Amino acid sequence: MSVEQTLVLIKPDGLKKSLTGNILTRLSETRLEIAGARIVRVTRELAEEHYVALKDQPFFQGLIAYIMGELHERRKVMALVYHGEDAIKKVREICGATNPEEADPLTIRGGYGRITTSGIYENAIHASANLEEAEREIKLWFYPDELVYHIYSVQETELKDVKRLVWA
Ligand code: IDP
Ligand code: MG
Repeated sequence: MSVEQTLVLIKPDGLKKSLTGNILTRLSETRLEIAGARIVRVTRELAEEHYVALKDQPFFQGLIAYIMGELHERRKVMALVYHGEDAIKKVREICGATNPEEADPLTIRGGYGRITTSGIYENAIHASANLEEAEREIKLWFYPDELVYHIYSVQETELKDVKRLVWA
């Protein structure tokens, strides 16, 4: 066992159904720590990059619409990084199987997921499946300074001509 980090997304259906508190409570059973958290408006670019491995699947466009919040009038997700021993497996176990009908009813997806008539699995939560995916996903959704613990190496760099919003 080693210290790992894993990316969790509370998907738009989870937010629309007001499940954030319930899902965070379930995840706290793992005794892992939250190393970072943000509410994110998901662009098409981010959605397609996140699910790039599924781009040839027939449900890909529906999946992109789902994670962008287009099916739930909730154009945001909650992104979290959980940190600790065996984090990836612990979180996946409590999430349950991808297909909510096959997921153990005591898991998050078993309890809160559903299959829509269009065939998309609305399963309330995403969790990284393995070490490689976790690293790729965490680096996609978070900058290092948004995490309180670093398990991947970081470097300092000076950015020139970077535009960002500041308080007016
Ligand atoms: P995972 O979320 O359990 O890792 P993936 O195979 O990576 O499962 O699929 C990503 C997401 O795409 C799933 O969580 C689910 O929302 C959706 N999905 C996966 N397979 C199907 C399918 O066969 N039909 C409809 N939606 C699917
Ligand atoms: Mg996956």
